[in-house]
Amino acid sequence: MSKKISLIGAGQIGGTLAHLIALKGLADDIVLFDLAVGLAKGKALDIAQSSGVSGFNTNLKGTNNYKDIKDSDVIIITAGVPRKPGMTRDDLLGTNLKIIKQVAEGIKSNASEAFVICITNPLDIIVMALQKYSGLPTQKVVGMAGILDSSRFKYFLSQKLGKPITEISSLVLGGHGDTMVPLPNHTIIDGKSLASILEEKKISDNDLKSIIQRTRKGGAEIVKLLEKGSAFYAPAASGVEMAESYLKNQKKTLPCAAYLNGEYGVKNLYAGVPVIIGEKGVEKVIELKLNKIEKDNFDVSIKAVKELFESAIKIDSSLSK
Ligand code: A3D
Repeated sequence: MSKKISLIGAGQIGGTLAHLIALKGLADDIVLFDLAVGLAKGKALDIAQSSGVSGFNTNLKGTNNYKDIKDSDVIIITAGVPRKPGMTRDDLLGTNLKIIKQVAEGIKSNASEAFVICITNPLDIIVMALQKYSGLPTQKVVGMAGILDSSRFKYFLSQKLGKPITEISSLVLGGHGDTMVPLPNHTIIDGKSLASILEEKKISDNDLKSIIQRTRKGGAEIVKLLEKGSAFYAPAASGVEMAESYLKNQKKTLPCAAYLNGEYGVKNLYAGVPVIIGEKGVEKVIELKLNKIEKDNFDVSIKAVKELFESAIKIDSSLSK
């Protein structure tokens, strides 16, 4: 059966998503939606013109009309403003909340059956607002952050240890902000636990601490280097992994911002946890055993997400319902 993916926001991440999805042959139809319609149409045409070289048969369309997202299987949202150097993700809240309300209405009226992946920051709050504004089921609305944060953590470890990143598995949980929680105790490198690698002194405690800090500040490091805009290649690749697991019913366990209904002791909040993504959307939240330090750090992160959601309610009281 033919598959359709719509991308709301055709900026840096939106364009990269479209290109990756076409190269991977994940969809028959890709719609790029943006208020800046020339940008959406231009990128759609540019990517379509690469199909003769890359050899894909995907229909690409740029639009600013929500009717064009009808019957989408997957929608990935990047509409919003990114950070400028010196800004935190939280500074984007007011502007991106207004944008996400419009996007939610467009999806509710035209593609309410879709699996919706949100990337717009501040991630945990925007995905929660998106679910509330759209009224879509919680298992069909999910945020991308943990895959990216985990990939950054794995990359820094691979560089330090001189091991291929493909031999490293790890997880980063919690909110997508400076309080995110990389999990050294759930990290396996070349079949060995990170704890045993620490014992063998192949990496020092201080090295690990600075890798954790660099992971937490991974987005800001790129914002500073680029001077304009924020990371887009790795965020797009991460969003595609989620879409693929849903469309192909791969049932991969992936760290994502998912709705928690008592799991990890958290109720009625979106935050980063491992989830199984399959044809029903978020099919299960996996509850990992966290040690005391991990649990304490996770709780600090949840507190930060809750506080920011309180700020969102001050901006729009309808979010308290
Ligand atoms: P950018 O290149 O500016 O693209 C955003 C696009 O959204 C622009 O083309 C805008 O025209 C468009 N837009 C604005 N308002 C609307 C609207 N109402 N309807 C439709 N389109 C609209 O940004 P980007 O692609 O670099 O980043 C997009 C978002 O992702 C930002 O909020 C970033 O902070 C966020 N981001 C999140 C992560 C995570 O890991 C969660 C990583 C990197 C970036």
